[in-house]
Amino acid sequence: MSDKRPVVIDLRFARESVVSALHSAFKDRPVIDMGDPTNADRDLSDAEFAVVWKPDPALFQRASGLQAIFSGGAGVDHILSAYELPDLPIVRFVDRSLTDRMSEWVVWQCLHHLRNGSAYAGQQRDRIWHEIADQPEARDVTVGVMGLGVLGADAVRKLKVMGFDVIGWSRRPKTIDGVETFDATSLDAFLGRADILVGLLPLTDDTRGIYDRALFSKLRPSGALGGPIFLNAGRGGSQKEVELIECLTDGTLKAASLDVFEKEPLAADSPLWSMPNVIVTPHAAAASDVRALFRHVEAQIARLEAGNPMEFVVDRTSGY
Ligand code: NDP
Ligand code: OXD
Repeated sequence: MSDKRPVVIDLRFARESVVSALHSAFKDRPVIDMGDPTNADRDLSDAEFAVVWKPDPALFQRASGLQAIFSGGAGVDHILSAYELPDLPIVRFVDRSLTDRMSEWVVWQCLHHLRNGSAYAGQQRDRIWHEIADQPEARDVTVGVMGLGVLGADAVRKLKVMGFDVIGWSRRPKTIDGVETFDATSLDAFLGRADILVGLLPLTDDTRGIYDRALFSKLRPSGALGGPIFLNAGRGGSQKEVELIECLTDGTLKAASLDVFEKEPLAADSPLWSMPNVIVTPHAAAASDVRALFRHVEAQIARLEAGNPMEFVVDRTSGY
């Protein structure tokens, strides 16, 4: 019997993937799986660690002896903005597979818009054989990535490999080989250069509602794609959806690809579902691989137990 204190798991993910990943995780300590109804009223005061995604709001009061909280995803707004949190380290999820998946989504959507994906899909449906003239190359298009953290930095690298001209924006100044970067003080200069704007920002007090009409109006109107395009896979709370829809209707924006929404799931009556210039994916750009998540948590706990600092600890002041 292990003398270690339990880890409590409250992950509102697909249940089967959590159950299956738990078979091979946390072999050296007890696990309290809150997805198991028999644990509903269990005393959680002995739990030492919590791994959570949109957990029960009462969890942090019930688990009063925690040493650290692990987010089931890269983003931590799901707990920072929603709960009175104890003053504990919060560790976010950083993982190769999650990063690769996000870059796949970003590159996929940029190529979709570059290569007239929606127009050709429509032509195929109508059996129309017509080559769209004046196809620009990736090098003719500037992609501006907002957020140059783990995900943004990987995305810009892969967009460069595809040939796009890539620029990036982050809160603090950054140096990335072959990519012109802008910091928080030079947002307008950054926007004025971007033909495709990619949102990979965390949701914080500073980024809530940042994607609004005023911002979209500053994107380059005259680029090779015939109008600015907006991609968002960061957080929906960063976009003002009413203004986004207006901009997509009046031509301020030519098109958009959206993985995240102000309210999820996206309401069945949202106009975004049926706008011909909008691609909707259901917050599926980069799902967490639960096995990898548990390996990451085990690795961070091992660091803590060996007296080393944990990695990927969130800065509670900046909110990410
Ligand atoms: P990081 O914390 O590694 O990077 C965040 C980046 O955003 C940093 O470059 C940071 O700047 C920048 N940033 C934060 N606040 C501001 C601001 N006010 N002004 C300018 N730049 C700012 O996060 P990740 O790259 O790992 O993840 C980004 C987000 O992607 C997550 O928080 C999550 O919301 C979302 N996500 C979405 C998924 C999906 O499936 N749709 C999957 C996974 C994540 P600086 O470098 O100066 O600190
Ligand atoms: C995350 C997400 O933050 O999936 O990891 O949104």
